Amino acid sequence: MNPRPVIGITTDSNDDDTRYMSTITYAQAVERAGGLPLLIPYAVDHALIPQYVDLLDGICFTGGNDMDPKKYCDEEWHPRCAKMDVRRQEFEFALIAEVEKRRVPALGVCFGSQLMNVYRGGSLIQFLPDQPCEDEKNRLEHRRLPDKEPGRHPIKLDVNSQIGKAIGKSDVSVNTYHKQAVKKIGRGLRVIATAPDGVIEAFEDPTMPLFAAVQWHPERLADEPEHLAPFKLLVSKAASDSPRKK
Ligand SMILES: [Mn+2]
Repeated sequence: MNPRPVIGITTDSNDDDTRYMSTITYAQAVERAGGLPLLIPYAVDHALIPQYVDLLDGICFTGGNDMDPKKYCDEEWHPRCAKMDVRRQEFEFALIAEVEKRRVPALGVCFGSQLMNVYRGGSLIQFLPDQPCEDEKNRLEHRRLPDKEPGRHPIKLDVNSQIGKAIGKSDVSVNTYHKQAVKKIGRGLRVIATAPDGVIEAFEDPTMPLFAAVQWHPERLADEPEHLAPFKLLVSKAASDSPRKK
């Protein structure tokens, strides 16, 4: 049996930033897609990042709390934001620089998509409910509210994008757990999916082996083939385009 492609998974922390945390579904989705999941700790010296990236054939930048808005605009923190551990924030910006330099296939999920966009000079909407909506009656709730079941909404996906080809259709029902989203799209990135209210739900850099990201959480829906598909895409690109094999 060929060894599986190694897929790095970025980690989060508990509420007081004393323990690493990783929602089990990321590693499960990677394993089901044929990869070998490997969690990456973030409270380490950034000088170690190249050696971590040496281990990887692909990477998933995972979900998390909110990054400091100073990373992408002059606004103060929105009062409804949840601040990310600054050690994770700074580690991930350093990690993505190394990942991009080596063209390691990368999939971003939720916060991971926001990281990829801001790393490329894009910006974020800090709190979607405050954002004016062109068509108020079509405004969607993108957050998971405490008194509600996890919500889903439709998206329109470009079937000519890498994720679109992997999923194989343009109308997809996604889950939604975010209060932030892409405002300005970053350099070299192309929007590939939007919600009916215009919120950007996915993008890619078509010039990279894989540099694509989704605002939803496909790993939590991995029983549905269309949501396992982005992870299968990541594992397949990690197998064919790993910088470790070049
Ligand atoms: Mn959404």
